[in-house]
Amino acid sequence: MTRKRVLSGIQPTHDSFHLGNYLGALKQWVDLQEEHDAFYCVVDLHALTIETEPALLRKRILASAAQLLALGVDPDKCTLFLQSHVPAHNQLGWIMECLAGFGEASRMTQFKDKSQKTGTDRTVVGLFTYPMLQAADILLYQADLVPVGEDQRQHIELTRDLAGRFNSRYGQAFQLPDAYILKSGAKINDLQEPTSKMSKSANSMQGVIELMDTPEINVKKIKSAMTDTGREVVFDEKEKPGISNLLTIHSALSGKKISDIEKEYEGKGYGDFKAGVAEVVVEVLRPIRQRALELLEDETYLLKILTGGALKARAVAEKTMANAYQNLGLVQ
Ligand code: ATP
Ligand code: LTN
Repeated sequence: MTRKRVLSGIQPTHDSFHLGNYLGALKQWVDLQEEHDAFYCVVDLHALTIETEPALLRKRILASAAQLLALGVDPDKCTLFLQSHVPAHNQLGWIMECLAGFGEASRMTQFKDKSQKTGTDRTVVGLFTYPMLQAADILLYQADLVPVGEDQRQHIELTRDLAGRFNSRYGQAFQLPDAYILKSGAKINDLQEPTSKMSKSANSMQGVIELMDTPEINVKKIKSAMTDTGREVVFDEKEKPGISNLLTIHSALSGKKISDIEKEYEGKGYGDFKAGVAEVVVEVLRPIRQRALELLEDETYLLKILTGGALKARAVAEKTMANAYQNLGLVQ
């Protein structure tokens, strides 16, 4: 039986990934590579939608690859590569832009949110066409499953629509992908603002647990997490968003059921509970950070992995691309 194809991507827009990225997506990347044919990509071209000093961008791309390897993405089990190493992403991106409607693209909430924050005059066109490049990332590899957090569901729906439109208009060329979103880590919230998602571009990093932060800093952030009135550790997203978020984090990392964690802290206060959460978080993140720092010392090794990944990715992507061009009527 052939293994199902998986593809996902993450932007190298910051020095460190955060706990939301890890629980919402990256942990699933590691699990899925065991029994699927997985392609994982640092989407460096998407990151160009944010202006970044070149030396810093380079550093962040390598740091992203190092963190992925450190948290368990294994180049012997999957294909890890950089988006810019495979030119077919840009080629198919353009085709997707020619299929997508202007109104359809205007309805993407990630674009609406981000452009609203920046203001129309300072929003680049690449932010608007971002979902069509993302569709190309996915469709080039004929992916069946796309592991992402809840916030990406709309982009995967758009990808399905574009693939279906192409197939019915020009003949079968693309597999229709499904989003792979786990309930448990789908949305991790900011520790200081527990009703909004933990995000790399948050106003303050006080509520964001970063993989590359020291254990001391992360313990401090968890201990000063915003909690709710009352003192019982119970899951209630409406009345107790802070405690519920911490329970979600604990459960996703420790593998314990939320109801069991509630029992464990029955009769104890928020202080004890936060200390417990901090311990679980640090235990998982400490070795990841350590390994990533080691990998960053060896750029030659990182580049070797990425070059090998690009070769494998290119072979698959070019085949899809040639077929799509042919279906469109472009002279081959
Ligand atoms: P930004 O908010 O600045 O756009 P981000 O922190 O959302 O960035 P991305 O690179 O957009 O990071 O996301 C990488 C992956 O992590 C995506 O699959 C996304 O769905 C997931 N993800 C991001 N934040 C969270 C979160 N708070 N909870 C669960 N999953 C998340
Ligand atoms: N848009 C995604 C990152 C991303 C992606 C992809 C995810 C780019 N290309 C392909 C899955 C598959 C984000 O903002 N998290």
